[in-house]
Amino acid sequence: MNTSSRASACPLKGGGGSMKACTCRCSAAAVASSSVQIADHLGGSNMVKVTTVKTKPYADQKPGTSGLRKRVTVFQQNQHYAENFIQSIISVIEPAERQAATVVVGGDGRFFMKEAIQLIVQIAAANGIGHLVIGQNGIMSTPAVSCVIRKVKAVGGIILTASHNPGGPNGDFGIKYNISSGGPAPEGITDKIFEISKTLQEYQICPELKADLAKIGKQIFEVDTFKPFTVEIVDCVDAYAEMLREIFNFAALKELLSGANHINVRLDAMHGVVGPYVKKIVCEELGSPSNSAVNCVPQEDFGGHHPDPNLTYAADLVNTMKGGEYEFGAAFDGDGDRNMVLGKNGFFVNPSDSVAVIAANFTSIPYFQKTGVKGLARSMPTSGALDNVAKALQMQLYETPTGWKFFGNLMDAGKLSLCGEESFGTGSDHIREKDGLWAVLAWLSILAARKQSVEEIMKDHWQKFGRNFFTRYDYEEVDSDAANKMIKDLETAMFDPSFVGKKFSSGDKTYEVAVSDNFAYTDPVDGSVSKNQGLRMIFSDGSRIIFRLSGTGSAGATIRLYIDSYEKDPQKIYQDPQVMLAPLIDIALKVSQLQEKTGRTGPTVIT
Ligand code: VG1
Ligand code: CO
Repeated sequence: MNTSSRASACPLKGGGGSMKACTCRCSAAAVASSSVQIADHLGGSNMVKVTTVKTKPYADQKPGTSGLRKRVTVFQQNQHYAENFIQSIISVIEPAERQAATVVVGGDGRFFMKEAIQLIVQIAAANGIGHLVIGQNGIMSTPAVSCVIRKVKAVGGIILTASHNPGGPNGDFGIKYNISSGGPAPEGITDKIFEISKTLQEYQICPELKADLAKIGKQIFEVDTFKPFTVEIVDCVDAYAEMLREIFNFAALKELLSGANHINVRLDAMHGVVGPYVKKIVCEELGSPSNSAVNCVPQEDFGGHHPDPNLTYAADLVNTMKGGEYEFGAAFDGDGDRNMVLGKNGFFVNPSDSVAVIAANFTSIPYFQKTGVKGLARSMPTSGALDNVAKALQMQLYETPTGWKFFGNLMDAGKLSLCGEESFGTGSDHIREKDGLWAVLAWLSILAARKQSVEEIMKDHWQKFGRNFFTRYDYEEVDSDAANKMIKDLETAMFDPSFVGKKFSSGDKTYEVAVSDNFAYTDPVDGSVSKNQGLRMIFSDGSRIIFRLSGTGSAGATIRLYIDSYEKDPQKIYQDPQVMLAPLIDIALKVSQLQEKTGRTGPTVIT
């Protein structure tokens, strides 16, 4: 071994005993293959100590629909709160696999993210994990983490995000674990994490270990006697952009966005993580003018706003679009997995329709031309618009509970290519998360192929398939006891044998209950059963009223009411959904007594 030539290439050689890491770009793969090389390379004095810290377990670290979400203050003020949860996650990785394992780490840039990443680095090292891949400055969108997990064949990933929930010192923080497929951990694993967290007595940590999150390249540490531990900082966009180039026709998109007859687009990153992706891919590579993308610098508090792409919280974009200057508009959530699509003059594309349109136009996307569409899926509360396309194209349609984790098994089994949720989530089996920018490029591909406006494409779709009118009412931060009681009472009423067959009227409409249940799902791949996924009243004409409690809130309870009703009369399909659905909304509120039982006279957000 030639230690002297290494010495001249390595800035740390002779750098003093306090240095903990080599930050040169030496190849970790080469280094890791020989134990002696590392010790020499680092001067033999870079041992970081593992400390065992006594802790007390918390009873409330149950991951919800998408990870553990709590107020920042809960993570900050409760002793070892974050450490306990991180240790519980790492404990589900088999000890024998850890040294060879890579774990991907990234977050949406929110307040407390950097502290949490340093804790992950210290706890991962102390638990014998071999390799972390982290986005530069900790930044990496949720879809990009999924992409990188798959690309580097990691055992999993830890995502620091509370998605669309507000950030900042008084906002929310979240920690989420994804598995080797790149998808959110299924319930079997989140249950295990929760079980561990409830009895945790101690955790392992290397308190002196600090990674430089800003510097691209590998940092190699030696943990205790000898365990090479590599922290690799990567550009957060590169791998993800490379993947998108394979999925879409970038030449056609470039022509659409910057050719002679280009359209004008307006993309709002809402100060979330997707900013750097939009800048690099849509502006720099596809040639859209730099001022077509706004709020592209991730901020710890998302500029004081909710990074939630809906008509309420993305009102700035909606108003700008109403001006008529732009043909296409889109907004993204904090961690970049959700999207809202708007057409000229603010024409709103409901997310349940969005996935249906992409399905009906799948041939506009080269990826689907290559792979074909193996099947379609939607979450239970999502409207039946996708079902109509599945039927027409003779494709299999799956109905899953709320949350992206339920799509993963179907994708891994080759049964599912394209899916969506009513909550502004759209995606495909290119990764195992919903993907905001992917959805936008999918829509732009359709615009490029059809040479029509968003509104024309949507109206044409309704003409052909009929329209599922859909709305969601959210009642946020309702008193938990009141919300639970309302749901319990409603379930009792709905489970009464006389409920099926009951008729409810409002205005000139009457609906007869055909099915009344609490949605349960049996995974067609592994047979696992998920119960209590939402109360459903399905009427004889197929219209649906659904109630469920959110699993992503951080304070109180959020009640979600979903209404879906199909209309095929071409005279009626352009009506306002709120007008069309008024009788069903009225019935839902009467049957549930939501207002009386929660004291809420109106929803916080209407979609
Ligand atoms: C919500 C949405 C659900 C989505 C989940 C995570 O869950 O309804 O469709 O998958 O958020 O999305 P809930 O339990 O609050 O209804 V994200 O972008 O917040 O990770
Ligand atoms: Co999100």
